[in-house]
Amino acid sequence: MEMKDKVLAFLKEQEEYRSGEEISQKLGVTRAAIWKAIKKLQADGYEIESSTKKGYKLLSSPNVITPSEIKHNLCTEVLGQDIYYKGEIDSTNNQAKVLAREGAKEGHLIIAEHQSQGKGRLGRSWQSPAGTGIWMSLILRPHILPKYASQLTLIAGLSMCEVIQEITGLEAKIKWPNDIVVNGKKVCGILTEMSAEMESINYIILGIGVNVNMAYFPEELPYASSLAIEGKKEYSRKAIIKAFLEKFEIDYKVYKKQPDLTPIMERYEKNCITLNRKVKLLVSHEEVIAKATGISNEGELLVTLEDGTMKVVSSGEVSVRGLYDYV
Ligand code: BT5
Repeated sequence: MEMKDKVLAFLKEQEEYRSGEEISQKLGVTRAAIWKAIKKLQADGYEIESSTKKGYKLLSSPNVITPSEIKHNLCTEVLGQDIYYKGEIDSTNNQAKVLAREGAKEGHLIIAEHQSQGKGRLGRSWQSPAGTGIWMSLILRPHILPKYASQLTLIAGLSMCEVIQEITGLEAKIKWPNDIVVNGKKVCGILTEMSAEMESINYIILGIGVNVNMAYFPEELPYASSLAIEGKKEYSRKAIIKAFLEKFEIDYKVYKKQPDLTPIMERYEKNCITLNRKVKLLVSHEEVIAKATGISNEGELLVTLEDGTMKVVSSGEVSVRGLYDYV
């Protein structure tokens, strides 16, 4: 931990002013070192009052999601214990792959304030403006068969959906498999990528984008929204990230012991907007209309076609009637 992070952690715990002398004794370094750390924190945007008489007091933290902000009082064992943070990055999923190949451990979190080439599925792009959203990727190394990896998208989606509900009070729902919507608009997308052998996984990159505080979206994204637009106020990105790591870790731990969705299925079904709705599937370039009737324990979507035949959909394009442009 850098000295400025130690000083910051100390100041966050204090309600009253603390003198340079007190802090230097507490942290076992010189007063000059404390003063330097305070200057650095102020340059990072922390508002720290310093008075020769009373000492130092932290008044406010900048709107950033730096490692020290995330790690402060984070209640996880593994997820987010190591964090790679950058102001700007091409894609946090790409950076996560580089780190995973270099041997980064399970739970390593990659966060950027802005992505210049944020990625969606199937080569699509993901708009990731600076400072307003959460653009993050988690490195996971579960001992499961590669064919189960997509289940993690569902578990993570459920965690994020519940966190959004708890923090904002908004009625967030999951659009199977990888979107979270509020009032019919997309506020979050998940991109899960993996490197695997036939029978084992080297690593999984769980990439999550959440539109938190954007005030508007460009015309080309009519079905995108942010939590701030829907909730009519701004939310703390840091609080959402921490709550997600804590919630997802609990479900992920259970899942790793037995890769099956049964333990979360009731919660998933309750929050899934796709179920019991008319859906349009793209099957070998052809549109098929069906009704979504369930989710299998493997995480596939179960649908009934118009002629009554059942079908299992494992991934791909599923439009839900009444959502986005499907009327
Ligand atoms: C997704 O793809 O929804 C997955 C998005 C994953 C983004 C995260 S951010 C951190 C990590 N690093 C990355 O590089 N990616 C992950 P998909 O279902 O294919 O949806 C993509 C489509 O959503 C685009 O074609 C746009 O139409 C729309 N879109 C783009 N940016 C958006 C945004 N910010 N909010 C809502 N919709 C958006």
